[in-house]
Amino acid sequence: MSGTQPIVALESTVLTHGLPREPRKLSAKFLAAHPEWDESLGVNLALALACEDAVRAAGAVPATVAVIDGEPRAGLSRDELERLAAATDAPKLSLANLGYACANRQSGGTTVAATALIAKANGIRVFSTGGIGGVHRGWGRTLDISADLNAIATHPVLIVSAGPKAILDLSATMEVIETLGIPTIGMGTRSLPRFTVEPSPELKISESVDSAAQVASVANAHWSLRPDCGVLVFQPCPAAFALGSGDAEAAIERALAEAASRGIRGAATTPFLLAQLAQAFDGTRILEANLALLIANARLAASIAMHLAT
Ligand code: PSU
Ligand code: MN
Repeated sequence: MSGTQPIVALESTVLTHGLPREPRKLSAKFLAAHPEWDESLGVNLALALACEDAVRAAGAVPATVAVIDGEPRAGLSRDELERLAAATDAPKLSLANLGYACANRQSGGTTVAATALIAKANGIRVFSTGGIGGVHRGWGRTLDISADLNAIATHPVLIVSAGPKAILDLSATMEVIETLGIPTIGMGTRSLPRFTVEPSPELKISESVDSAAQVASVANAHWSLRPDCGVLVFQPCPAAFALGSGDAEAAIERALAEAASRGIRGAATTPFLLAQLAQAFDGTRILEANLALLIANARLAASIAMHLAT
């Protein structure tokens, strides 16, 4: 790994499917913690720019990953970011529909799975996202397991996230991650981070570190043994913005019931559940948790990329 450029790939389904396209008034608390935030822009575009800035501020090079007019890309111009953020019909691209999107000259956001593929193709080792996909609740009935997990096991990328999305069956997700042999490293925590929700008191991570340098040394050791398998770094949502377990769990139950009654299935499930959850909280609370963790993850990913490059 030595001598490589410190590049950080950034996932883009969060832009096309996870955040408002319009500007939103955010709290004084959020703005004080993120003085560079541009409130005049749509939230998804402002977030994309804030993550790119966080990577640059740490000395690394940001590369937002997406498909633009049928081309898989790592690194978008401001213009391309604006187009992607404004599109209302951009597909959510995972491994199964990437080829179709390219053949049909579509532009879309890439999931963790598709971002891992495009990062690998571009020689990028580190990427940052919000929450990874995993095993959905009710998997015994639906068999809905995100392509993210197998993609992480088969692409040599280190992914910084705030853990699996709290809407998932987290215990089953951690079992599959273990079955696939993917190392999980808690950043300053031994309790499992759950995306916008505070870490779980019940689910533990056995490997924990306190610095980006330690993450880089574990990743290098792992890749010398298993050069084709990814690494998961879980950093909790910043505590000032994370949702409490009780509040979140009640809202997740309601979101799952709504999804069942509307017959939501397949790739639409994750965006639907997250959108229902966002509505369940007073407008900006979960949104700010999501934004805060995305920016913090981009910053940590940049710092890890710097250590891997030296
Ligand atoms: N962030 C969001 N909404 C999303 C996702 C992220 O706010 O839908 C995406 C991520 O890109 C993740 C994917 O890789 O959800 C997992 O979806 P699925 O369970 O369909 O594989
Ligand atoms: Mn699925």
